[in-house]
Amino acid sequence: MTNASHSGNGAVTTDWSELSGRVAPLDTDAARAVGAAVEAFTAPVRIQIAGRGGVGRTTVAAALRQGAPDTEFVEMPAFDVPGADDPLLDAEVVVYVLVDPVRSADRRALGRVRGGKGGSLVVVLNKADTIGADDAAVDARVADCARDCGETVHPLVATTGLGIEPIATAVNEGISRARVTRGGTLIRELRRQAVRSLPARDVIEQYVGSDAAVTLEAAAARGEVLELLLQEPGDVRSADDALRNAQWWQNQAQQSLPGSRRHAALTIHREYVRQWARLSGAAPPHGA
Ligand SMILES: Nc1nc2c(ncn2[C@@H]2O[C@H](COP(=O)(O)OP(=O)(O)O)[C@@H](O)[C@H]2O)c(=O)[nH]1
Ligand SMILES: [Mg+2]
Repeated sequence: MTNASHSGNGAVTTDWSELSGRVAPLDTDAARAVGAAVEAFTAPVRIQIAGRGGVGRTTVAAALRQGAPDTEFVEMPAFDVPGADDPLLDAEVVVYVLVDPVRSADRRALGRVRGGKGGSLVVVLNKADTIGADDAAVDARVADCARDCGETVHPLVATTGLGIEPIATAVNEGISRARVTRGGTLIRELRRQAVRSLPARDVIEQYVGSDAAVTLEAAAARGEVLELLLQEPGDVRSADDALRNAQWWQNQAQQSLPGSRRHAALTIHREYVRQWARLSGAAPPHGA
């Protein structure tokens, strides 16, 4: 087995960084591909801070940077600069900074992010202190901007930090989503390399079969069956709970037509079988 380790019901980890070193003597091409996949998985999540010039990108980036380790905040060149191309917003998390009123350049930028790779978008209405005398005036402008952009809009005074918490929360949710997506991508790529490389197959499959890999795959699968998550039986505290959830997901898979939804349900089922095995001290059933 690999050095995959587990701690009861909770966190399971694997040292992914050593995998490409183990593959290297077996298949250099596979080692390169595995190394790149692991690097993409472990790299800091990139967050772009974008908007027109002077809206407060630098100030917003400074305010957000404080509470987010393992991330890279990038202030993008200003939108809507005459003679310059608008920057490409392609990060896993995009924070778009507006000031009142919304301009057509802002609408254009937001439309492009929505049509892009499907990362998370957080829209900030900065300089809320310049909007009006009272909270009601700010609330009314926030509602107008939200209608105009078709997005949730978070008011902020970046210079004082007033309003930063919900924005930091939304950014952190985007970071978590990015990590979940990356986990699914990593395991898919490792499976691909295991299929392609006969000499490295056994080593890669040990990792793909580890509890940590099963956990990453299940987390990504959850994003494909969101409506089922609401119906899923409760939290897992005991082996019996894990078994109950495993059976529930197996039923969902049996009731689904073959396809991505059924595959997702089986992937989640598999993770609960592993949890059950850890909690009960049993060896996991072969192939699960
Ligand atoms: N009144 C007010 N001024 C702000 C706020 N945020 C930024 N500023 C000011 O707006 C100006 C431009 O900010 P900056 O962060 O450099 O904008 P950038 O060009 O988008 O990077 C600076 O003078 C900031 O101090 C805010 O929330 N309220
Ligand atoms: Mg700046």
